[in-house]
Amino acid sequence: MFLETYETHNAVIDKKLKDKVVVVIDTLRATSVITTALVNGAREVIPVSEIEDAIEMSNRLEKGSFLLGGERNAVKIDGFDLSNSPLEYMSDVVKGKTIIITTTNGTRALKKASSSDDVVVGCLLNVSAVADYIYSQNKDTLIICAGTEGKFSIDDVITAGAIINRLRSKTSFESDDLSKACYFLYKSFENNIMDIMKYGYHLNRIEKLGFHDDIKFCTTIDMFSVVPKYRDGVVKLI
Ligand code: 3SL
Ligand code: MG
Repeated sequence: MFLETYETHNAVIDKKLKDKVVVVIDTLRATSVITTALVNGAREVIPVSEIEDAIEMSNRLEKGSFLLGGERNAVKIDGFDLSNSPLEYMSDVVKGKTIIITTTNGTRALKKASSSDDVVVGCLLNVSAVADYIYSQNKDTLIICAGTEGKFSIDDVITAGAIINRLRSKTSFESDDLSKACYFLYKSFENNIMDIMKYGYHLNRIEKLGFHDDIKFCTTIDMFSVVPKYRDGVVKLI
């Protein structure tokens, strides 16, 4: 097995995805939101890139069966039901609903991965479950960090390192330099990941916007033991 990590989705090309397990990470906050919504009983999550696509898709669904969620510039989109805070995706709100979600980086990273038929959603909330999944598949694997505005984001890279750390405890494998860098960075801070995450640009940006509780939630390791899978345009729990 060979493991490669991409610091953003921009450098990923379709032919790289063929026959691989692909893990898409946007810890702050899109993949944490998707995972939380599914754990809390959402029927499915449909990631889309553009606001217009989300609205157009919602027009094709039965009224009351869906919720529109996501963000632009980290805040709720006008006319949408939910923002991109995982704390809004509790069971009394999302149970049984289809969630159509569009975010700046995370849903675009997922769309980018969609030519693989084995795409899973990762975040700090489910690192051990994702590592177990990669191990069970025993295939070459690509970790795609969503990144922030086209750049490396510490929160995603620490999450990749946490997954790789757990995978290393199960099996040996070859990997590229960024996978090794993610692993060693995570290892240096595994006793308190906030000691490094607190320097992240995006974390500080959303902290200043008042999303402290979201950060606390999204940086909790292994809150859930689930693997959301993205197939045929829809994310569901395996
Ligand atoms: O970029 C994204 O996809 C979002 O998760 C970013 S934010 O944390 O909601 O601003
Ligand atoms: Mg992010």
